[in-house]
Amino acid sequence: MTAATEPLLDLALEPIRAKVHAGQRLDLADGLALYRTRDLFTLGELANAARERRHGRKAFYNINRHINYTNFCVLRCRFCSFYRPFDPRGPQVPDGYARSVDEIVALAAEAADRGATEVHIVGGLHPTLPFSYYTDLCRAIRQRCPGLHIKAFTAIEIVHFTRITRPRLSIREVLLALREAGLDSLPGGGAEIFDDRVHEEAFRAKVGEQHWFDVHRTAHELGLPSNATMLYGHIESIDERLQHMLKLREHQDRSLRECPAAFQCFVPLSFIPAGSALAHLPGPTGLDDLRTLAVSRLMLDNIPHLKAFWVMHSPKLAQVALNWGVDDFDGTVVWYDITKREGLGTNRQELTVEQIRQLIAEAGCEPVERDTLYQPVIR
Ligand code: V47
Repeated sequence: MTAATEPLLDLALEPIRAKVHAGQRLDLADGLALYRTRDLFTLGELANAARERRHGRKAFYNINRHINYTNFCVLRCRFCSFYRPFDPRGPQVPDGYARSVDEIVALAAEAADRGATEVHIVGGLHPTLPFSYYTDLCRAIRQRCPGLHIKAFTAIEIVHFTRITRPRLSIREVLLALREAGLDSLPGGGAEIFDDRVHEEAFRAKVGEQHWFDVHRTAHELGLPSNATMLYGHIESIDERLQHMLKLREHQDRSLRECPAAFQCFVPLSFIPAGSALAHLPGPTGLDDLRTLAVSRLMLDNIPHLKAFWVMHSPKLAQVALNWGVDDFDGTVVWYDITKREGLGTNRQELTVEQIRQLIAEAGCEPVERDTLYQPVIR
């Protein structure tokens, strides 16, 4: 660690270093300087200092299983390679699917038998599945696997549920019904980039940031914890990424002040162009990934955990990032349909616990198995 008074390669980082060491909040101009700097090592040191202040050398992972219930979706987001169009007259495209409740319960039970503490369940906006499908799903998993934490449905799906109920339920009523059925927390997906220009160009039909924040605000008011994401490396600017982070920071200030729950974790998602309508774009480089993770740690001083989701970052980059501000490696995952690793391979995407622990230990960190609420799991 460079001494707090030692001259830096990039003079623009000196006042930022002073702020970080004093525990002071960074602003937009600081974020821009961190994104522009060529002194990546000082950026890493500062992000690591902020990470160690909260978590020491601990690095968290969990035993989980991601389950996608359907890839049919009424939306056509340009960054997405996951969705399949649904034809109400049928037949459907051969690789379109919608799993039955029984199929999903079987997957969840298999995961629980293998030691999973969490299922992460999300899907496309299916045009015909009724709201009872989603409550039945939570209830059936809760009954079959009482100890399994159900982290499910992005804010976009929650808004979709308000639209398919008759009479229409509010966001609050949908969340209450799902919680009563067994839902424990919300994942962070669907945030993309909170900006009107990017929204218009890349995911026009999707509900906007107002709705995303309404869902997470309501969840926090009801005591349901949640995560937040940012999909970066497509058509957005650095300024737009930083504005996205600042909006989340502001929301979190309010949740911490006024609500029984808040964001637990920020998950920057590295855009994978293959198979999407933006396949001509190069996607983020390794250095952009590392820089974005480090800047996220420094800007989001009020969200305790920062996750490098290894499916999108690759296990190698996620490992390096453990010294650039990241404290959470996500989990064993097993199967992931939304993106294939680095745009290649199959959807079976699994790391064993031994592999994860080894990657973490080699980075000089202490591997800690956590549950979804970041409590250590003692086996
Ligand atoms: O909302 C879609 C993103 C998200 C692509 O909360 C893509 O712990 C990259 O939110 N390239 C879903 N990303 C995944 C997600 C998530 C993942 C892991 C952990 C957590 C958590 C949340 O995936 C979508 C969208 O933003 N996405 N297409 C793509 N081509």
